[in-house]
Amino acid sequence: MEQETRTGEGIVAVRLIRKTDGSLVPDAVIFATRLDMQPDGMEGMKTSIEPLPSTEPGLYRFKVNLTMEGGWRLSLAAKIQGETGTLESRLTLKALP
Ligand SMILES: [Cu+2]
Repeated sequence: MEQETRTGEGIVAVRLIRKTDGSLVPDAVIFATRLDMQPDGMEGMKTSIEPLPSTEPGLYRFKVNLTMEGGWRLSLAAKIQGETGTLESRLTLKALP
């Protein structure tokens, strides 16, 4: 899935949904994040990503600064209450001018 956004500073919001019943997952701990331009062949080009307080249960927000137009990959890892192991997910953002 690719999400279009604007180049520059902004907020990315990710909804965490349980596949089995479609419910939102609150109280996950997101502990590893990386935002880089791997989709455009620039895996070494990273930018800042900073967690923000959640405004609604199951919605995780991050302050980002997309410093270049093009494709960005957001890598997330999360621990979910009551489940063993780590959830890993990758999303693609397309920064428009
Ligand atoms: Cu780049």
